[in-house]
Amino acid sequence: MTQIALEPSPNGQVNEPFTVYRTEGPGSDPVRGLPPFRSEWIEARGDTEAYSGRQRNLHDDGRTALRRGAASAEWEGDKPITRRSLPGKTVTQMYYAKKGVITPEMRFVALRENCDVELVRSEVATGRAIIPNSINHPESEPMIIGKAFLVKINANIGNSAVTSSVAEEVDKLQWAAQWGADTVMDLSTGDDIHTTREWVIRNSPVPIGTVPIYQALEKVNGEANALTWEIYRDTVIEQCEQGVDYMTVHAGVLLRYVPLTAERVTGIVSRGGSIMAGWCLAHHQENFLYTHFDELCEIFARYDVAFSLGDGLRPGSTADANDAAQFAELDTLAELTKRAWKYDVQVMVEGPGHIPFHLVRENVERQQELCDGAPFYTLGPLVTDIAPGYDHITSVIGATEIARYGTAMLCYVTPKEHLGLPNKDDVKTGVITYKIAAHAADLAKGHPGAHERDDALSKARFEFRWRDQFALSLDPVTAEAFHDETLPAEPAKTAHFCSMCGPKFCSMRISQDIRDQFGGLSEQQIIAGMEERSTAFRESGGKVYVPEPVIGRP
Ligand code: IRN
Ligand code: FE2
Repeated sequence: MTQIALEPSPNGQVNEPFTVYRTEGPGSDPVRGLPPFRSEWIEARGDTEAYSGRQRNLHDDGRTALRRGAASAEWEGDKPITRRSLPGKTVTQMYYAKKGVITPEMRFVALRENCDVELVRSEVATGRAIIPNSINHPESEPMIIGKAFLVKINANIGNSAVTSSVAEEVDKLQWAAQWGADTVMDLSTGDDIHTTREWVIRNSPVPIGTVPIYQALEKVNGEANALTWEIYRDTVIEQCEQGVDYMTVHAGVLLRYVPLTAERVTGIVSRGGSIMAGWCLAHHQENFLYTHFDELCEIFARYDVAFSLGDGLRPGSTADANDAAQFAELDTLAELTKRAWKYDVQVMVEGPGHIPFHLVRENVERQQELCDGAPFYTLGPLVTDIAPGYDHITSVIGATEIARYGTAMLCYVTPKEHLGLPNKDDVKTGVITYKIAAHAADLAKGHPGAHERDDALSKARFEFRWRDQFALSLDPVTAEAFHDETLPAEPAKTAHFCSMCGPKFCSMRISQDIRDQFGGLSEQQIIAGMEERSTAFRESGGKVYVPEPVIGRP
C-alpha cells in the first residue's frame, strides 16, 4: 500500500493520509528481477515439484544476464528450474476455492480490494472471478479479475519485427505498471521472443498474459498452414514454465463460422483469429485449439495458468458489430468456459472490438448470461471508426459503458491503434485513459469505497490545497505541469485561484466567501432566517414577477 500524505485544511483540520494500492512492486534491477515472494506460499502447499524445464532458445545476452542474478529461477546446466503440479494434484486457485480452502493469495487479494476474503473465495469457486497468478511467476502480486471487484485494466506491450529491444520492453512494462496497469500482455513477435518474455516476467509485479499462437507461428517461419497441435502444445508448455499467468487461446474460431465473416466490411481483424481461420480453411479441418482443448486444460491445471478465451471473430468495424460470426463464436466460448471449469482451470472470456454505443451493453449482458458470469475482458470497444489518432478516446467511451454493466477487465487502446507500435508516451496515455474508465465504472456500480478518492481530491480542490490535488490525481505529473504552465511560483501552490478564471471569478473562492459570511451562524439561525424571508414573500402575494410599481401617475 502507498500512503499519500495530505496537508491540513485551512481551518487547521488534519487530513489523514490517503491509502492506495499501487502495482509497482518494490522496484527492480532489470537483470536481477523482483524477489519471488510467493515461492514460500506455493511450496507450503506441497502440491508441486521442481524440475528442470524444457526452455530453449535462450539468447546469450538474456541467459548470462539472468543467470547472474535471477531471483527466482535456479539453473541446472542450461535449463532453469521450474515448478509444476505433482502427478495427480491440481494446484489452481479455483481448485482450492471450490474445496473451501482460503489461500494466502486470496487473503492478499482481500486486503488489496478491501473486501471480505470469503467473497474472494466464493467468486473464484464459482468461476465469476479469477486470480491469474501462475506458480512459475512468484514475483507477481496476487490480483483478482471479476465483476464483484474493482474493474481492472490491461496494457499490451511487445516488440514487432521492426522495432523495440528487450530492454525497451522491460522499461515499458515497468512504466505501464507504474501508471496503474493491473496486468500486462507481452505480444512480442520478433526474434528474441523468448528472451524478451523472460525479462518481462522476472521483472513484473503484475500478471503477464501472452498469445502463444504468435510464438508458435514464429517457429514455423510464419507459415500458418505448417502449424500443428504439437508445435503449439510445446510452445504453451515452454511459456507455462517461464511463468506466463494467462494465455489468449482462439479456440472458438470454428471452421463452420469462418464463412459467416465473408460479407463483413472488415472481415477478421484478430491476428490470432485470422491465423486459425487460415489454418482451418487450408486443412479443411476443425481448429486444433478446439479439438485439443481438454489437453490444454490439463496443461494449464498443472501450472495454474488461466485461459483468456480469444475473440478471434470480434468485429473490426462498427458495421460488423453484434453479427452472426461474433455471436456464434461467443456460444462456443461459453461451452469452452464450462469445459475448463471441469478441470478447475480459471477462465475469462475476451470481447470486442468495434461496437456502436447503443449495441455495447448487449455484449456484456449476453456474455454474462451464456458464460455463467465468467469474467469478461474487452478490447475497448471503439464506438466509432472515424478518429484514427484518437482511438484511446473512441474506445474508452465504449469501455466505460461495458464496464459499468459488468465487464471485469478492460484491454487498453492507445492513440497509435490502427497506426503503429505505441511508444512510452502512448502507453502512459492508454493506461491513464483506461484508469479513468475503470474508476468511472466502479463509481457507477457503487463499488464500496470507490468514491473516497474523488471526495478527498474534491475537498483538496475546494480548499486550494494544490499539492494534495496533484498527489491524489491519476497523473500528478501532468496536473502539476499544467498548473505551473501559467502560475509556476511557489505561492501559487496555496493561492485561492488558478489562471483558468483568475482571482476575481473563481467560483470556489466565491463559494468559500459565502460560507465565511454565514459561517458564524448556526444551522437553526440560518433556517429561521430563511423562514422569515419566505413568510414575507408569501404575505406579499407570492409572485415571482411583480409588476413594476407605477410612480407619478394620477
Ligand atoms: C482483449 C479482448 N479482446 C481481445 N483482446 C486482446 O487482443 C487480447 O487480450 C490480446 O492482447 C489481443 C489479441 O489480439 P488478436 O490476436 O486477437 O488480434
Ligand atoms: Fe480495430
